[in-house]
Amino acid sequence: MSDARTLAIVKPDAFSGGKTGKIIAQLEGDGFRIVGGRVVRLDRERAEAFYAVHRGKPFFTSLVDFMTSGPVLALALEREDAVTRLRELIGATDPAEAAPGTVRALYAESKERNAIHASDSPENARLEVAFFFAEKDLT
Ligand code: 3AN
Repeated sequence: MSDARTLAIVKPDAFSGGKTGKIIAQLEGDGFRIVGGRVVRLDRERAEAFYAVHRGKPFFTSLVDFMTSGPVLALALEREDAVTRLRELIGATDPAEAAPGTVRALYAESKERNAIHASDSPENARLEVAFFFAEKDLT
């Protein structure tokens, strides 16, 4: 069950662009259950903490600018093989390389404005779910 739960974030481009409903429908259609959901506006400190692994990379400041530019929807999601399956469903970081039908192929504008985040390992999923949700608030 270690790979049963993961975190997705509908990013500011997709949230403000009115794509949230379609993205949720796609996730639910693939068998994901929403066990937590919060609309939040990240401040710089929170965004920098969330993306701390990318600190120092050339795109870090721009990424933080983007992620703080508007509200996002954080989703705690469950299904079998959640981490692996959600990564497959969202597609490659660069929408030009994302497989047809994936969330990023459908909705992302660029490598940075790429519609959705998904945890990349079970360990990060645990940390990232805890970043947004208290365990008692998950159904
Ligand atoms: P993913 O979100 O596919 O796991 P990561 O973890 O490599 O990709 O990157 C985290 C976020 O940083 C991406 N979702 C994207 O918004 C941004 N990013 C990654 N690489 C670039 C890049 N070369 N140029 C601009 N933004 C990038």
